[in-house]
Amino acid sequence: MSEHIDAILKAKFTQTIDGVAAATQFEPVIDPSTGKVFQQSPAATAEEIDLAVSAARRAQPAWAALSWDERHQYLERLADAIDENRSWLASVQTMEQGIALPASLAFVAYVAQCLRVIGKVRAQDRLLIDDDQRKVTQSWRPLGVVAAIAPWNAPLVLGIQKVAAALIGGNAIVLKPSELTPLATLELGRIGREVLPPGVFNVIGGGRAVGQAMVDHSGFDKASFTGSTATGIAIAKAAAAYLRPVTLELGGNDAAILLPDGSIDALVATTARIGLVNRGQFCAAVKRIYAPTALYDQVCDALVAAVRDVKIGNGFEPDVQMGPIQNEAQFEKICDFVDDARAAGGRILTGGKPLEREGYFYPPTIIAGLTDGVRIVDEEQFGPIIPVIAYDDLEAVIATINAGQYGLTGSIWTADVARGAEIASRLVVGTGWVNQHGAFDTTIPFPLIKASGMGVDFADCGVTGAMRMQIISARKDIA
Ligand code: TXE
Repeated sequence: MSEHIDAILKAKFTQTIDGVAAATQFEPVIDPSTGKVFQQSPAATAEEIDLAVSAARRAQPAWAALSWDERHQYLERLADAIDENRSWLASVQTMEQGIALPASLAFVAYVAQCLRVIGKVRAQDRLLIDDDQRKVTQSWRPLGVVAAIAPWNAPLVLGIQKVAAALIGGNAIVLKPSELTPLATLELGRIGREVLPPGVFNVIGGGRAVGQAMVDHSGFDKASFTGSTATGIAIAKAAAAYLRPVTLELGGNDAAILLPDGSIDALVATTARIGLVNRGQFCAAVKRIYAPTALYDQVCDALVAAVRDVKIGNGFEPDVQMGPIQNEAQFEKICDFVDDARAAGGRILTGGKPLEREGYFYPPTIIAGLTDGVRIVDEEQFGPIIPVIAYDDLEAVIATINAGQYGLTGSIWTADVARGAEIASRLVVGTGWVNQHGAFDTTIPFPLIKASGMGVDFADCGVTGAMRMQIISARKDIA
């Protein structure tokens, strides 16, 4: 149990606008382990959205005028403050998101680390030509003010990636977490007030209407979004009205393909780990497994053994490995997917129905006997359910995956790493993994393609995604 629970229940959460607290209207926040309201979150009024945008616009030029190293020092100080508040932030996140506390603590550690690592990235200027006639340089300038909208599956992690890339590149930002998980991010904003110049980092609350008002607002220079494909398309349409750049990190239907010589143990351990920590609510979790027919039963048995005895419960309870599904709509979606799979002839090897208790608890579920053409195989389940599909023809599997709408990531499991990399290169995905999956690294670019998004997150590409390229081309031979 966390020592912070009483304090979380009594706290007054506020937005951060121009470096000060703001809260005028409120919306309820639900604890997914009970399905009941436990707190209130401020939701931005139209006036507060305007205030946040104008504060960011006022603050941005002075922030951009700082050197990269000076901005990096600010990000380091924010990271230090996050580390000091780690236990509190993790507890707030567990209560609103449902994630087990140890995993929540690890996520907060990652948030601080992300600021430190991305803070070291520099957009590289280049001298393109320097001869007797011309000097031509390519430089990067900040875009200005970024509108950032985050989802509920990993609120702090997905929020900070946008904040770190925007801020180190000299932009100011207005961040809106999901209305389903606003509180930890509001606290991140409060912590930022103590560290960053006013107006540089604003955090506002609210749901779909506030998000839409942000992307329709004329005062932003870029929108950065993580969430569903449908909402990503709405945001791209709004951005088109201003020809404003967007980075969209949307859903995925990541396949893991086991080759006959691949490690079943490694595949199963990775699938279970990244599927359980956030209950499959992870864009780059393994969403379906293709196993050779000869190994099919062995793979299914190993998966069942890995997840059958997982301890499920309130994320604050000791030893709990897996909390509830984050929200009711997602919980219903998972129930529907499993019912649909069962009706299509899927064999439920473990799990397959919600726990009989309050809250949105759904156990890890392994489904055998399905082929492509069933929702759980073709669409994103975003939950702790894995279909295992038997195959004999690898080329047909690759063709099926490439014909799907998503293209986030995919993995190949094989003892022959070079062959694995060659097969991965034929998947139409942003990231092809060999003998790993969901292995995010903020120093490695993360490209977003097809219905999985647009743009590139992380590393130098993530930072230049919040900047504009400028060419200065000077004639030297005309005085
Ligand atoms: O997300 P939404 P939802 C997938 C996953 C999940 C499905 C639905 O499959 O089941 O999406 O999730 C804000 N303009 N992923 O519907 O609606 C909203 O307030 C501007 C994958 O809950 O995309 C919230 O802050 N903003 C994904 C954020 O968008 C709008 C993570 C996300 O909400 C808006 C989450 C609008 N018109 C879901 N409408 C991943 N890539 O990891 C909503 N919002």
